Amino acid sequence: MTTRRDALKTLLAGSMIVAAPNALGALAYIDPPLGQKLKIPPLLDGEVNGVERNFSLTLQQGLTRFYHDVDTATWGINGSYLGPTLRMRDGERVRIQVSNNLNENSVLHWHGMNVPAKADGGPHQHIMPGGTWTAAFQVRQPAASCWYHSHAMHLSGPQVYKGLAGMLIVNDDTSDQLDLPSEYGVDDIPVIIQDRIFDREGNMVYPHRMEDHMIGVRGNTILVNGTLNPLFHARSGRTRLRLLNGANARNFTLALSNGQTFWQIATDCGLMEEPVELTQLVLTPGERAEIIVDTRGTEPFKLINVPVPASNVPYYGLFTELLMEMDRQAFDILTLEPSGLSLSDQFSLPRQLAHIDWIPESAATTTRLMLLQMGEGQGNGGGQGGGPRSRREFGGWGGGSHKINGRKMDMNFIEATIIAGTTEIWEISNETPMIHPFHIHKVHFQILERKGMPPLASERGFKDTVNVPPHGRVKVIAKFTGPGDPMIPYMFHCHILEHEDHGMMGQFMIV
Ligand SMILES: [Cu+2]
Repeated sequence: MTTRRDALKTLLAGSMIVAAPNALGALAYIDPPLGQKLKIPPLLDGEVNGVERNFSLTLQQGLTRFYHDVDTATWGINGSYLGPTLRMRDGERVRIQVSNNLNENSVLHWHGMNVPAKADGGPHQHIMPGGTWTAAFQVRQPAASCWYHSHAMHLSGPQVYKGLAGMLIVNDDTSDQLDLPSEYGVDDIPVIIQDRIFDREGNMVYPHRMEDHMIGVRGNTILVNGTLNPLFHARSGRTRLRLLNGANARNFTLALSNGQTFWQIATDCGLMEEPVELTQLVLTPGERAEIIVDTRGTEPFKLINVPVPASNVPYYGLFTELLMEMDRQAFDILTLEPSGLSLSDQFSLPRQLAHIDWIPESAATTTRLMLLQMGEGQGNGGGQGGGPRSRREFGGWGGGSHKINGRKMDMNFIEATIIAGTTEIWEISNETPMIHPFHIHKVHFQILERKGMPPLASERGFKDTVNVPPHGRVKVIAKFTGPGDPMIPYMFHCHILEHEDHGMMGQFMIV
């Protein structure tokens, strides 16, 4: 007998992944080409003139070759898909000029960067088609793997999906002095993990159905740095992977196919106190982690996604079954060909990494509650624009009603006005049956509690995005430093981009 559950399993290709390794089993329409060399985004150090480091970025349309003999229409930054890796140092003055050569409004947000509100690149800094915007700031933060991506109002989902994202590396004296792999593209590798839908002709398709927007857009094919079925040949015995979950909505539970352990050395916003040995690491959209992988030996292995058992969600019916199947797909992400160095060669890591100033709970003068809320697909397209009309006109994108504290994102409403220098605790409470990655702009927070327990070993450091589990509560603490700006707010939001686009976003001001 075929039950509804079996039908769903078939639909989602739950555990049947055998044939096309980097595609999500039966969901992919065409088999990806065999192992392709991992693309490494070009490194951009900018040009230093006088006291500033200058970067020039252009948002543009292009054609990208994911499949042999097929040119896929994409968007990119200084290229056809994704953007260059920007590199800068703590203490430097930086100026980034962004030109919009696209046919719609856009903007770039520097995710993880502690920058003034007017340089943050949120919906208040839209760049019109043909226009230019300049973000100027002083880098004031420790070494980290940050990133940048479109943050256009109602359009972050489709714009990031088409390719508007890139990595941003901050270095400092501590990272310079540590004995860590740091040769970009050789033993220090950006790993931007994304999932996309390709149709039978190899076009990248952004779905507009209600279900995709209620849950968030998930693809049938994995890309790393825009490479389908990627393969990286290590040249050193130690390889540093700067992992970024750059997906619109998919969570990844990462592991190595040979069961080997790896060492996490950094969270979202910087180095940890000491390397943390792990066999699995969960990254929700927007989160980053730097890991060191042992690439001695000769036997190829893979960075894989491990299926996660369904969690209990206290609802009934088809929607619950859909949610329960959501993270249950196994697939490959990146094949690693080791360096061939002998296993008897030395493999060492620094025992101490960075010093972290832990913020005591007593430093907080205010505690705020942030309730993450979601309706169940009853909304129509009236409130939000952007997509081709598909559900009851006006912009399309019906499905779900995504809110924080009972309110959809409103450019004219400020949830919190915070005096510069104040330390606050935010309790983020997920009132829905699915994970939401919660991101706060500008500040670097520490996790005090996850469902009443201490944070996971992998999140003991500064973060800007946190996995808030279904019907769970996470408590974070942060110092909201200046400079204040009484005119321009910062955003906080769910980093499932469709949820953000649909209203699960709010604003705070530092004054
Ligand atoms: Cu969400």
